Amino acid sequence: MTTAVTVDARVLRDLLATMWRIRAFEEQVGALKRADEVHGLIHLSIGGEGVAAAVCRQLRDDDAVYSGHRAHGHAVAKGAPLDRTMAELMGRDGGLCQGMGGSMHLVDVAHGFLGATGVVGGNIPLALGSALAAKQRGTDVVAVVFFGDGAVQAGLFTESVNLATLWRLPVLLVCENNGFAEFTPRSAHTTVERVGDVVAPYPLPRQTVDGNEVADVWSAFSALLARARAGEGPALLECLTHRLRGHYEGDPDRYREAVSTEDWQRKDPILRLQRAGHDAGWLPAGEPAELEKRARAEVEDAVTWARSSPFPSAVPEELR
Ligand SMILES: Cc1ncc(C[n+]2csc(CCOP(=O)(O)OP(=O)(O)O)c2C)c(N)n1
Ligand SMILES: [Mg+2]
Repeated sequence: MTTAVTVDARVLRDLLATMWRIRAFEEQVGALKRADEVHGLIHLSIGGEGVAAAVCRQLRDDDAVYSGHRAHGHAVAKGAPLDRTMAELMGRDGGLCQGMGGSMHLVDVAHGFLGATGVVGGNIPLALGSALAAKQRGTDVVAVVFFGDGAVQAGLFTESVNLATLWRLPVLLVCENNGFAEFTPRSAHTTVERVGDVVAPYPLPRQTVDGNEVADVWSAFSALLARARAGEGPALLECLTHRLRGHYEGDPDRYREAVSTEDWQRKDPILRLQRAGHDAGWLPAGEPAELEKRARAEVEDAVTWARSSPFPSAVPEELR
């Protein structure tokens, strides 16, 4: 299904550019991890860029976004600068957290990216806190939290849904359901396939969309966001995604079937939007290559900047 024509072409262009920035950034992060220039455990979201772009590009700097362990795309889409984000992953002083946080502790307060976490589901209650603060201050600020399907089996998910609905908090729960928690398929850790069904008893709108179809994510989130801003309470958006890479960089990935090239070409949210743009006439033939080139050049500049930044002084000599 494609509904790309129902979303303004200017918006779709912006989403395509954002997805390219995330893709180029993460491909480079993977390469730098293999070269031992990026440190720590790295989880890439390649294949899931559509969700990050479609959600975060509708938000303001004063809206709070929380993420989990697969957070680079959410940070970049919310406005975190590529150079300081890359520097953080490379453990440099110029990084968003002076190089002391790394991939799973990315935070960019200036752009309302309130953070990654290595604790699965751990940021869901924190997002409720931001939403409660926004409500008590009488603002129309919202909080958004991204989490995976694995986090839904944690008790704090249900506790959070309960409180969010009870207090009608302006919080948007965005689940990226890629069908796996680490190396375990969803069918091996729950009997409820759709995360939307898990929240069925609670009075909140819930919608499941194809996360590879960026226009669908944009449209669905847009409606839920408008409700939350108007004080009508929380919502859940479940986006069905496919992670192209293993759970972490270096994962031998032996627990699942490799996706065929043809299947990936069909699923890839970037290629899908480009095909839709071409068919609908809003994307000139040379533009995808231009967007990709621009994104890769920006990432190269970010790496150059990060390499020129010193390691923080607290890092022991032997780790430098
Ligand atoms: C509280 C907690 N329990 C377990 C882990 C180990 N762990 C790391 S990632 C992960 C799976 C998460 O799956 P999901 O939420 O679906 O996210 P995905 O990796 O699929 O994006 C687990 C269990 C953890 N980091 N934190
Ligand atoms: Mg998952």
